[in-house]
Amino acid sequence: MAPVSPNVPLIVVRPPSPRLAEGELTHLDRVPVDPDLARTQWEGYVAAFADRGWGVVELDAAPEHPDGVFVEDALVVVDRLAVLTSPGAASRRGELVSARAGVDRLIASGLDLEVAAIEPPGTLDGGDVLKVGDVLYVGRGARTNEEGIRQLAALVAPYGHRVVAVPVEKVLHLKSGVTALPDGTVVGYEPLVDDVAAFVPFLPVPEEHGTAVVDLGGGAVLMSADAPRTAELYRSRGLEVVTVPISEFERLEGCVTCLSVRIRR
Ligand code: CIR
Repeated sequence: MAPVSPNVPLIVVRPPSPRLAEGELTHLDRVPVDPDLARTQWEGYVAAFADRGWGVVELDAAPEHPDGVFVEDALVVVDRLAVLTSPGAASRRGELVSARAGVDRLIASGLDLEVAAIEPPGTLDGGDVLKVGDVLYVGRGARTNEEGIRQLAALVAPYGHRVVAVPVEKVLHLKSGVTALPDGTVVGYEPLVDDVAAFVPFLPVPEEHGTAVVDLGGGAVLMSADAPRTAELYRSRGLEVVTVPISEFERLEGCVTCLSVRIRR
């Protein structure tokens, strides 16, 4: 890995496996997935960050892991702490090997990171971790258990972060139902949010695929192209909205957040 440029924000990503269509499904029925289109969409996703000055760090391809492109689930970075997770789906545990190798290479290339891990019987998927200021909302559900949440809370406490556990039953991960705008407003599609009252302030959005946003910096957010009314809602709040088509990943219960780990510096 080339030395990372100082002070630019980074995304850690992994190219999609040709076996993407075999990925785990919990709430959706299996439908055909086009691997070539997935690759094109992934490149567009990465370009949306690169175009705005983000550095791009690619993990080794892992063709044997259909869900490996959803890199956020195996690695959580909070401040200078990199946490290798403990994926709740057995099929995804092997993704940790290359996630760990990626973190080691980041450190070798000059990034100042402390490394920790969630240990079994704790389970935790990064898709269940939503950071809003100093609070980490962590979804307790199919992929993340009480013990995983307890371990994460202990790891982030020295960094000044407080964990708030919230239930997740209606969707795969917490961030399948809610994410946050740059000003800290939590946004979500209410039919998919288990406990709306847990989030203050909360802004309901009109489309399921509008719930996931990534803060690109400079007042811009990245979101799926499949939620035009929600994009308008965000624009009406003064945000610049960048949209990317990610249909092939949405078919596997993925969204814009899970396709990268963001490291802001
Ligand atoms: C899975 O079920 O694990 C994958 N098919 C989708 C993971 C999406 N990740 C995320 O929302 N953080």
